[in-house]
Amino acid sequence: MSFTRVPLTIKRLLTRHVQLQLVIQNGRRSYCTNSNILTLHQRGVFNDVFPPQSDELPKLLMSSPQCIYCGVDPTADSLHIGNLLALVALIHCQRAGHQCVALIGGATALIGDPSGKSTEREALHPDLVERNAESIHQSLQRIFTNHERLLWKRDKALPDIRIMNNQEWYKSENLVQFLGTYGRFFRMGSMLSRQSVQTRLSSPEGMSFSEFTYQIFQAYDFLHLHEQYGCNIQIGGTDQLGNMMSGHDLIRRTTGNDVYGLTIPLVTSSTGDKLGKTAGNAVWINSDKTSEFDLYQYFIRMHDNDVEKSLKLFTFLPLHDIDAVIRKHKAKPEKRKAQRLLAEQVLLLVHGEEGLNKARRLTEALYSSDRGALEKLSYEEVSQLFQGAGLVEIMLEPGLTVHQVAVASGALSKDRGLAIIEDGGLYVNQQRITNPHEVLQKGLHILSNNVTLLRIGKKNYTLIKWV
Ligand code: YSA
Repeated sequence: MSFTRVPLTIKRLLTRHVQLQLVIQNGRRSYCTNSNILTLHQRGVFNDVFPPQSDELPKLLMSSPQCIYCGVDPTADSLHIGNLLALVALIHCQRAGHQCVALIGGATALIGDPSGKSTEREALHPDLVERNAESIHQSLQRIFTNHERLLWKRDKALPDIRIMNNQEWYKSENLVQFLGTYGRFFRMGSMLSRQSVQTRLSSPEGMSFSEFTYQIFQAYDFLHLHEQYGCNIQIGGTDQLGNMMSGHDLIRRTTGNDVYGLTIPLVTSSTGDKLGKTAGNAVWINSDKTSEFDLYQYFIRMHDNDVEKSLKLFTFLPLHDIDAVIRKHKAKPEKRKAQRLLAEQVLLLVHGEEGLNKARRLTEALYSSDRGALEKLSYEEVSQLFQGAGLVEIMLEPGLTVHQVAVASGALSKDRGLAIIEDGGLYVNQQRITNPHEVLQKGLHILSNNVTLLRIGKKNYTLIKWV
């Protein structure tokens, strides 16, 4: 995993913020010191700000709690870790005392955002989008609750994050009235100049009119939230910058007010592609798509070069704690201390304590040669862990030997089985057995969860369920 970067304007704004803060401190006015979320630039959370030359944003952030929103389109039934980064940024805003809105694009998902996509998205049935939106609503709620319960250790209550769906305002909108009222504020030149449009117009497939209009809807959402809730700031990945600019222009033209866009870096794969559903390389946050174990392992396996950056981006740990763990990690990288902390924090946020414990139990069972770790798992968990293992049900009869079971389960052939076991090629419940005539015993070969795991060589597993 790596992160793309774009030129920064936040550094410059931050310098001004420090001056401003001093002025206010000298004047003895009290304000919430961390309300200037631009300081999150130090963690790498925000990449850039739009409009780039604005001096007003730091003042606005420090003057009063701001309404800040981030949208996600329910084009799948789960969010992925790229979206998670946008949500973590939103939660940082909540921690700084701002009023946050997580917007589910139940309407916009039906149009399809061309941003960051090289081909047109297939039209989705409205029923499917509605189901996806429900599932994403649950995930958002779960993440926000996990954060408050497990990762916000202060006495101070957090402001609620509101979850909305833009179907709320589009379902009663009349097309002719909508275009008649707002269409005239959109200029063709600006619409055509957006990167998302330019990229697609120069591709062989081109771009449909529906996708071309997408920016109008995201812009109108911003206007709606601005007018109804005083929302002045939108956050999203760098691919969302064009849509944010359209919102800014629309709000300027209709109300004369200034609003702002803050972008977060895009999480990319090791090959540099944006990590996400369209690219087909997503790491999902719903456990039926990416299990707790696989999500945990994704972060445990993270390259040493990426782990510090990811700790700053995906966790809420103070920077001095991150520095401390990185120092320890550098002294003994083989222990993967930094990766473990990262995996733990993400699992707590996404799946809570239960999900973290499950991921840890499975990890222990996979990597330790301890029978006990395997015994703590259910049959379903063992089969999930050893995906690709042959699954066999065998009737338990007294006197069965290791060799007979290995042959009966298909793990070993009758003619070569004896030799393989004697040569040390068979592991029963992760422990090597070299005597083929050993008789099966409960608690040793047959675990209390009624399972026996056979392994031939390094990775060839057979899972036996005793009946
Ligand atoms: C936004 C505002 C609205 O008023 C209405 C809809 C939207 C949704 C937006 N147009 C969209 O399609 N977003 S998304 O569903 O593709 O992704 C949700 C958020 O996750 C976006 O901010 C996006 O930039 C971010 N994201 C997606 N993949 C990412 C990523 N962030 C970092 N790394 C990635 N790989």
